[in-house]
Amino acid sequence: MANKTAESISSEEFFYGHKACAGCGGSLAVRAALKVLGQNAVSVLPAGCMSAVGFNFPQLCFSNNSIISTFAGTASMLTGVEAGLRAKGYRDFTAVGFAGDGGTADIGIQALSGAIDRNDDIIYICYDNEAYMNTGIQKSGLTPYGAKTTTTPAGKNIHGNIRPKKNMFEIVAAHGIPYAATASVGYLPDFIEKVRKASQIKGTKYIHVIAPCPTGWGVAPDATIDIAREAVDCGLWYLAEYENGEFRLSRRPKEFTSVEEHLKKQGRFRHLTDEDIKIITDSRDKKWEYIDRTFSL
Ligand SMILES: Cc1ncc(C[n+]2csc(CCOP(=O)(O)OP(=O)(O)O)c2C)c(N)n1
Ligand code: SF4
Ligand SMILES: [Mg+2]
Repeated sequence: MANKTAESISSEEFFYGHKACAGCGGSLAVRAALKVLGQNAVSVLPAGCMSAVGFNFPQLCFSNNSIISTFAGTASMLTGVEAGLRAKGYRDFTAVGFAGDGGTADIGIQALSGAIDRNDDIIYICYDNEAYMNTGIQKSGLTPYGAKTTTTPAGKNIHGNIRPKKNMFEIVAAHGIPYAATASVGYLPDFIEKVRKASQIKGTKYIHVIAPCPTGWGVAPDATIDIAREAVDCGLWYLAEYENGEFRLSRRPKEFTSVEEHLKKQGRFRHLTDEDIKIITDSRDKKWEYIDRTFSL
């Protein structure tokens, strides 16, 4: 399979007619990934926006086989689907999960860790919109520092979320997984290529894709791609792979674009002071010192 770009992947649609908000980054990630994996993908989706917008009885918005799992159980259900189909003699299929940041980094982390430990032959894709969006924008373990959510409001004394974002990519890599990658819907060909690569590797694969949510981030629906791209260009998110025990950067911006401009475009960060932005920029610089030392290009 040599699907490399948005132009050369299938014109067939596997996720359509759903009820996602205009400009939803998560739905774009699911749509693109299924175009790469095709009709024989069996999707597992836990509670979260993508299952809420994709399964509207009697209208199923997936044309491939798909099922909703418990909130905590994406990886466990993937394990069962893969083992069950294999036991029944099927060989040509891909068990793929699409879970949100809350479903992955918080309640689902134990099931995911167990699946990686067993090296089950599954692809787990976390679409990261940086909060529990489906239930009204609550903070998750992947909400970034300073972001305003309904459970981390911005007031006079506390300016949004006071905790840093967990690094799921590196947590997963620390398991010694066969393949892990980060991606952004702002760099769709890179995401598509990583899904293609994952589909050809045996064992557990994990892809973490930044997928803006216009509703929760406070941006216009047509800003999704630009904001997702900017997150990479300003260095707050990085595109990388982990394979054979090594980290490799997929992209190294020569000079970072402005963190302040990127944050101030989003309603969830509009309250940040110059001091808050300096904390975020300094932490970006520190992270990149580590990345430049540790990752190859
Ligand atoms: C055990 C359990 N706890 C809580 C919920 C309620 N719930 C449904 S969706 C959701 C938010 C999911 O957030 P995330 O995983 O980030 O996906 P998103 O909605 O952002 O796409 C929550 C808390 C649930 N369905 N099951
Ligand atoms: S709330 Fe956000 S993540 Fe959920 S469907 Fe709307 S845009 Fe997508
Ligand atoms: Mg979320």
